[in-house]
Amino acid sequence: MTMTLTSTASAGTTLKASAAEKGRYFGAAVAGQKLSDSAYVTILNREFNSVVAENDMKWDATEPQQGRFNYTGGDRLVAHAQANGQSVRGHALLWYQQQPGWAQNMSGSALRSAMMNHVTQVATHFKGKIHSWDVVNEAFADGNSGARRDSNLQRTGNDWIEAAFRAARAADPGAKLCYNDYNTDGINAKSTGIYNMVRDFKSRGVPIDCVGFQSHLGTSLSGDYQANLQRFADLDVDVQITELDVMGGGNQANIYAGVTRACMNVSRCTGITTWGVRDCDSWRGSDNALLFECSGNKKAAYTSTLNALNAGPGITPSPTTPGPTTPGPTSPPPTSPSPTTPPPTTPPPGGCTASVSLNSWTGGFVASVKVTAGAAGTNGWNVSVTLPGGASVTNTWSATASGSTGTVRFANVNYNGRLGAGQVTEFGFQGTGSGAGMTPTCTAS
Ligand code: G2I
Repeated sequence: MTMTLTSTASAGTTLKASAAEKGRYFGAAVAGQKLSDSAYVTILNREFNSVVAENDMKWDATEPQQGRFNYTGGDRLVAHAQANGQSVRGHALLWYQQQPGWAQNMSGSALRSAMMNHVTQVATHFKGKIHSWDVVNEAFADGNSGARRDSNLQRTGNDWIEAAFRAARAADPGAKLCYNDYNTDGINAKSTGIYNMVRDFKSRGVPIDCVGFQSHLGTSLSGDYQANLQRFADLDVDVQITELDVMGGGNQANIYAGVTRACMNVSRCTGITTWGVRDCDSWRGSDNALLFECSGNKKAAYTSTLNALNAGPGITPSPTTPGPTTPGPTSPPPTSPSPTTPPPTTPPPGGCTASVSLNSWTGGFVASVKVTAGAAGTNGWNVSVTLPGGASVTNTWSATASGSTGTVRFANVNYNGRLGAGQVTEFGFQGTGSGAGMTPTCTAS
């Protein structure tokens, strides 16, 4: 989706109204038990049009025992949001912290299967109700390495992040899928490590739609905060400020305004979330890091944030153009060639061809299949794949599967059947067992 900056004079009087006038959302992290505090709920509903569970959708909360899911807190938040016109950010499917004890004690292929099952189950439960998921949270190391953080998740294999995104896409194709992290408040080794991962994912068709910048900030704001958001946006992902809170004191209002301005100036920055509502709701204790006093009074930082929202340019999300067959407004400007659009290659002579790339772990796999139209183009296509004995397909996206074991036939869906000569589209499926050695055959119609 491409968005253009537009200038609209406005003066919203609440955070959510001002953000909405500019095509964005303004959100807050919600602690479940606070939903029975009426002073809290009054501010939440008056000022915020997006919510995220501060803790209730984490792994320890949703799967306290392996295979036994508890959605009480998450469902309560979703119900609150639906009753009050708020969108929901899901946080977080996989994170090295707040794992249930049973997962902390697992490793290797057993953990990998448990991770993927967790992603699939939770995203399926909330399917259709989540605007954006933090699929993976905080997977990169602090400091100068730019490398992945060591964790039990990481030790299941470097491909765990892309496997998680693919499983999440399969479970809830309508949700935007985000990577979320902190200490990414400028161009630094950690944000560059993440940038390189996102660029790689986009170039290989791993389904990632957005990057969250937590923005737990101190007493200053990095001069390249906006430039950092922009370089991610230039990779063709949305960006959001996801957990904003700022050390209280003299510079707080300026920093809130600076973050808000930066988001407004980046057309792919679609929203801002503060990590709580009032100072005394914050995990940061006595930092007084949020926009409202405990009394509910608005702080100077509230006013500076509201003013920055009102002063900023708006965005007009362009209409979503389904399917890859319609080129056009999604092409980036010539100065930032998108790595997602490989140069057209010489089309095969007729019909179509298909190739598979696999992400496997013991007991399961995700297959991404690339379909390339021949010189005549296609009106539709079918790809047949013969699975190894014992393997079966459990989930398919961007295609319709007939059968689940043996020879499985995948047909195009309505938006990706018609391909021009040499044009490429992708679909995928998830399976149990081994996916090794599959050779796809493509037939065009
Ligand atoms: O640490 C700040 C945030 C950094 N990014 C990811 C966020 O998910 C994280 O949020 C914080 C929550 O604000 C805390 O409320 O994550 C912490 C760890 O999950 C949360 O703390 C936990 C405590 O560790 C638990 O002991 C406690 O039971 O809050 C729980 C509920 O109060």
